Amino acid sequence: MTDKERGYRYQETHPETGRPWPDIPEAALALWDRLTGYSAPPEACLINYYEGEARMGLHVDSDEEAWDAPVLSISLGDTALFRIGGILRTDPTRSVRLASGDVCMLGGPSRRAFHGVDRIMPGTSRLLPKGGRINLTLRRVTIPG
Ligand SMILES: O=C(O)CCC(=O)C(=O)O
Repeated sequence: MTDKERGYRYQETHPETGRPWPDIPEAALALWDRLTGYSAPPEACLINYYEGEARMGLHVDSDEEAWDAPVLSISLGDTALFRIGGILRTDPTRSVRLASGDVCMLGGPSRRAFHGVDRIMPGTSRLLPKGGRINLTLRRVTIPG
């Protein structure tokens, strides 16, 4: 979760209800197993919803201890213009369209690559009744013991 006071962090429970987060859906866990080949399951499934002009600036996912684990994301709904560069913010970037059902894995050297979402392309999917895009991002946070 993230907030103004303490920034981005992983926590076991919902900050408002105090309840544990729901289980990660089986289908997402199965994809993780099949595609990452990582020795342990993901511990977080972040859900981002993009509507209208929503975007995500270039960043590196760096709040996890398990740097060797890939980050796997699943795109649902409208197509995103996804941008990926190198390990320096100033490295050249290129953009890739992520359509509904596409899965994007940042593993190996790309695990430390700057990436972000430039924009969503409205009307490119009928999956979500009100349009927009949902991205599920699976991450291993702790080093498997
Ligand atoms: O929405 C996406 O495809 C990217 C999400 C992302 O970069 C993140 O959650 O850190």
